[in-house]
Amino acid sequence: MFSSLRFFSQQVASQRQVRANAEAGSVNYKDLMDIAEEACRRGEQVIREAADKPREITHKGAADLVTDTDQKSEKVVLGFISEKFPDHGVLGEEGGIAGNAGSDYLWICDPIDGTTNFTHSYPPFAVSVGVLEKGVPVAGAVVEFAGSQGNWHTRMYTAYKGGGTYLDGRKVSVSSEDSVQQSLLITGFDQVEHGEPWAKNMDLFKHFTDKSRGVRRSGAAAVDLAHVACGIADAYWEMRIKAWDVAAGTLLVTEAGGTITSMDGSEHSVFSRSHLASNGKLHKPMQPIMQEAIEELVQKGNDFGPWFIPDGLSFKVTPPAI
Ligand code: LIP
Repeated sequence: MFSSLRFFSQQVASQRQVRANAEAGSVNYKDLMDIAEEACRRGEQVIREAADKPREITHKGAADLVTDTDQKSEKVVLGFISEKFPDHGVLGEEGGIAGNAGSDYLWICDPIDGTTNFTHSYPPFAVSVGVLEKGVPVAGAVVEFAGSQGNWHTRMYTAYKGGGTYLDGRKVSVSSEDSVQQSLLITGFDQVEHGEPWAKNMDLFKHFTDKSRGVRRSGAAAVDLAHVACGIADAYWEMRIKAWDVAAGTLLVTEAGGTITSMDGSEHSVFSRSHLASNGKLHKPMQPIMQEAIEELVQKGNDFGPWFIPDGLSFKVTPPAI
C-alpha cells in the first residue's frame, strides 16, 4: 500500500519535472527515457489485455503478420508520446512517420517486436520505444514479455545517453567474454524475403554455431539487443531489419559498454541495413567474417545502403555502408 503510494507520487513528481523542463525549452535525456518507459508500459497494458485471447491476424505477406494488438499498441504508445511532445516526430512500424518530421527529435516505436512469437504466445516479444536526437539515439526503453498464457511477466530495459542501461531499475553491463568459442550468440532472419542475404545468414549461422557455444534465434530483435546489453548473450547480428526493431536496443547496448556497427564495420545508424552488436571484445574476431559476407552480397548486387528513411527528416543519417 505504502510502496504503491510512494511509486505514484514519484511518478507524479517525475511527470511534473518533465513538463517543467519542456516548458523551459530544455530536453533532458533522462526525462525522455522516463517517457519512453511510460509509453512502453502503456503498450504493455494493451498486450496484457489481449495476450490470453484469440488473435485477429492480418497477413501483410505469407509469413509477415500483423495483429489488431500491434495496431492498438502503436496507437496508445504514439498517442501518449505525441501528447507529451506535440512538436516532435514519431515513426511507428504500422503507421509510418507522423507529427513534426522536421523536428530534431524522432520517436521510433515497435508496438510488438516479435509479432510472430506473440501470435503463437511464444515469448519473447516486446514493446520498443527509442528516441533520436538529430539521428542519434539518446533514450529508449524495451519491455520484454516472458512467461506463458495466464502467467505473463515482464522485464523493463531502459537507457539514456551518458546515463547507462538499466534492467528493472538496476544498472547492467555487457559481458566480458572475449573468446568466440566460449560465447553465446544471437541472430535473426528476414521472415519475408528468403533471397541471397537470408541464405548468407544461414551460412553465418552454421559457421558460428560450429565456432561458439551456440547461436540463438529468439524472433524479437529489440530483446536480442537487450540481452547483449545485460550480458546474458555476448553478441547479436542481423540483416534487413528496420529502425523500429533497433532504435531502443542500439542505445541499450552502447550505454551498457557494448559496441554496435554495421556488419561491414562502418558507422552504425538505426537505419543501417545490417547490425552487429557485441560486448566490444567480440567485435574483433567476429566483424571481419561479417564484413566478408556483406561484401560478397554487395558484389552480387544486394543493396546494403541505409533504408526506409522517412521523408522530410531534418537530420542526415549515416551514409551508405559500402
Ligand atoms: C521481427 C524481428 C525479428 C526479425 C524478424 C522481424 P517484428 O520484428 O524483431 O528479430 O528476425 O524478421 O522483423 O516484425 O516482429 O516487429
